[in-house]
Amino acid sequence: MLQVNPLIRSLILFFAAFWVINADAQDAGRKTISLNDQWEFHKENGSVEKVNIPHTWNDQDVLDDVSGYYRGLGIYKRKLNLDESAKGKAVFLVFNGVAQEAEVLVNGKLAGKHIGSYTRFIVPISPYLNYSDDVIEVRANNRFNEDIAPLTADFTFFGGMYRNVTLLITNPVHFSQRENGSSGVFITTPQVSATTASVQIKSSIDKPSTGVKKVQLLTTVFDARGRAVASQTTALNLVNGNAIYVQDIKSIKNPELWSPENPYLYRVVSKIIDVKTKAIIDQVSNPLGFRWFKFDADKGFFLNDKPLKLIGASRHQDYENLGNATPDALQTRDIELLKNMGGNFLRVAHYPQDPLILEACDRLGILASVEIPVVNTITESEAFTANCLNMQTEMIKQNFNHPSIIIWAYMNEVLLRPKFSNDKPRQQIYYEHIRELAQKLDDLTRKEDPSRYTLLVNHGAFDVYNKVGLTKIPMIVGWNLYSGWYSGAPADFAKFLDRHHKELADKPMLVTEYGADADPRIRSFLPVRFDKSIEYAIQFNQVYLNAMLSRPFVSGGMAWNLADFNSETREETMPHINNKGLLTIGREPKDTYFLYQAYLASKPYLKITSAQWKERGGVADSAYASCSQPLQVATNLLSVELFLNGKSLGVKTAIDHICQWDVPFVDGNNQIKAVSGENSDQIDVNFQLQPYRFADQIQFKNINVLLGSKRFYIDEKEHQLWMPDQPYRTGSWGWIGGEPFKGTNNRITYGSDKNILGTDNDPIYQTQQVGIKQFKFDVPDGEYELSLHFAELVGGETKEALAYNLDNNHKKEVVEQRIFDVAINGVSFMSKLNMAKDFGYTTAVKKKTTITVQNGKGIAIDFNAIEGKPVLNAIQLRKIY
Ligand code: GCB
Repeated sequence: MLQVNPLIRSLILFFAAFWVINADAQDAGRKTISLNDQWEFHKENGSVEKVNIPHTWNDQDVLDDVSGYYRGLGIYKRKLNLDESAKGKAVFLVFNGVAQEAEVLVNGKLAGKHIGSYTRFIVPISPYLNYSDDVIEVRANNRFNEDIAPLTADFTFFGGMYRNVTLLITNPVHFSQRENGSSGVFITTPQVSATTASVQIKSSIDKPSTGVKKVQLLTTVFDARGRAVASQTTALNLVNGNAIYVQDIKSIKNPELWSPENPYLYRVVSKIIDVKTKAIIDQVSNPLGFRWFKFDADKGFFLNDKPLKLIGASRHQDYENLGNATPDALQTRDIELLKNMGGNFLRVAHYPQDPLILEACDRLGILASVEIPVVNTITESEAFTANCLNMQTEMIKQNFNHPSIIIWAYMNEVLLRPKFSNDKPRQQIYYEHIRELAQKLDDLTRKEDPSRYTLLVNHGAFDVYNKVGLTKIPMIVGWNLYSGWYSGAPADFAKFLDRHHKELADKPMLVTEYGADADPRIRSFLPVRFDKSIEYAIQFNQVYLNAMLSRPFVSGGMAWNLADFNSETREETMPHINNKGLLTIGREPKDTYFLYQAYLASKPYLKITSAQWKERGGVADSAYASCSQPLQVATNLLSVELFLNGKSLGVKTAIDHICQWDVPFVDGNNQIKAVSGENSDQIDVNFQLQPYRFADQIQFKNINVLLGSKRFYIDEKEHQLWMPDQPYRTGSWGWIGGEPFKGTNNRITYGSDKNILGTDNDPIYQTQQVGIKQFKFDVPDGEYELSLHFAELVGGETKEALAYNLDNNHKKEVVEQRIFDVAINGVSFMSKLNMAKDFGYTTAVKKKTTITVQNGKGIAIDFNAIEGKPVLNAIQLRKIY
């Protein structure tokens, strides 16, 4: 039998299924149709699969425990069946985003190339078409390329054709497709007030053939109800090539202004009309909003002459389990979530995002800044500079008409880890190159769009950015400030703001980032920096919001980040994820999101902030049958009354939008109700009460304890609650001897911040009691299941600490051998345990056994050192019967 290569066979089968695209215009001279389906994909040397767009080849390989992901070539192929009607038309492929280098081949011939993951490009393909069985091939590559930004950053550089792909068919005369991926129409409002506005429209038109063509350019402004409020017709004699035509629509009376409360959108419809036949040759639409704005170094931001504090968040474009191949509806939903939070600003960081994002901002009344991905470092090459300038041009032209945009930005923390730190003279040259690049980008931006502001974003090294000159170049200085997280205390934040106001008195400022990691699975009643608890993040955000809201000169602040996002180089409690989101990576609100609602809502707002923490547990306060734990309510009301199972726990006054009670939880269900006037919120908490002494009335079922830890950990998959430890108390349980693991070599962490291999429950293993002698449970006689959890936290692969982690030094860890015996009730359980040798460093080890407890002896686990100090990371005990 004839052997057909499986790749070829699948291609034959797949190509056979295609239908023919007719080029007749839908209505207005042009036709667009999505080409998101029916692609064949394979990695270089990989097997072929069918995929739909959006697609990334990294969605799965970032889910594993190991660091790194495929960065290389991926090849997409698809058939295109255009019929005869497409002949004589102009045919284009529109790519909204391919990461990060792309080559587009049509029938094996190179039709176009593009550099950069985050901007649209349009490839004219008519010259390469056969008009039957045409084959499109897109060769995408996300390899490291030192000439393309970003070079390094705290996010994952997913590869692939991850945004919509469209086929565009126009007449030979059309609004230009050569204007850097834009619509070819550029709208400004040179004059706008509440009583009158003018609109200027620049239309770029392509005409490929020779000879003169007489057309009319008809531009109409429609209001939101579809009524034409102004129009202008210009007679044009088009000659061969491209030209730009300017139309001025003067005095639109009493324009309805665009603002966050009333995001009123007009629409500008541009038509090229054939003078002879009256046929519409081409047509495009663009949004239009009437608004004016100003940043003032002393008084902050003004929209339509009214002061407006810009509060919002930054956003990354990836999503849980999908990488950057996020479907349209989920992209738009992010902006709805920002709006519902009470935000009025989006920092589109660190790169331009899907066109849907700014469309949603226009519609919902969210102001925005957009930036190109020059993050952390630059390459001092002409190619790098040229690519940056090109990205900036594409970004500006593609997004020019969005009323939501008020700022173009171009650099983020470029002095964070400067190159050449061992060669100061060379470093000065590097700084000079950064300054030059910033100046070029700023000049280009002001030239391309004098109607908006420019922004350069720095980390908190005030003096360094000043010295290099980066605070002088942009119109607004952005600061990413993490006092109380990576360094210092939260209170230092306000000092920094005041310093800017004093020393850069003429420069408007934005707090472009601030945030603390909050793992939604971690809670603490003794929150501290780096513990990743929701509670620490709440305190942190209160301090920051108070400082910004009380200082008029601070134009605004953007929380980092709207949602958790993929960052492959990160380890910590949720490896490969940055947990600073107000939403989880699957867009579940964290309690910090509710805090923002409380600060920003205009209507009465009341929310029990531990709404997601419905499975709680704790040790009874004494022999009593309850355990007191704090519970918080976020509100914008003055005071709130709390009820537990119908009984009032009193009225509390809100401090910084939070009321807190000590709630005496009982075993089982606890109905909690918060009430203020007409407003209320209610949750049911299922509480597992642990006996104060095992001999008490409360029946012991099971307990999960984290050693060396003050945090609670909610294992969402197995529905287990892990509790902080306690020192041993007679009649109860706890550790004897040792102290909590404190990190190594002055690295300021909570427990260890290393990725623990072999588990998704990293927090169970990241803390431990070092030098432990014994752990005891004074349980009554019976059958029990005991599990001991270990991980060697010292040693293993020493990775460079995160660039953002300013407090971390990079000294190598001192690794000592650790060997110990474990015995249970005097009987050897594990002898000569050497975790590093037997299991590997930072690897989860769980050892389970059953025990018969008799003669009232309870359970005593002994740890005997042979070399180094014994450790225990976590322990579980379950009563079988
Ligand atoms: C920053 C960076 C951002 C990081 C963030 C963090 O300053 O601009 O890309 O993700 O800090 O979480 O460390």
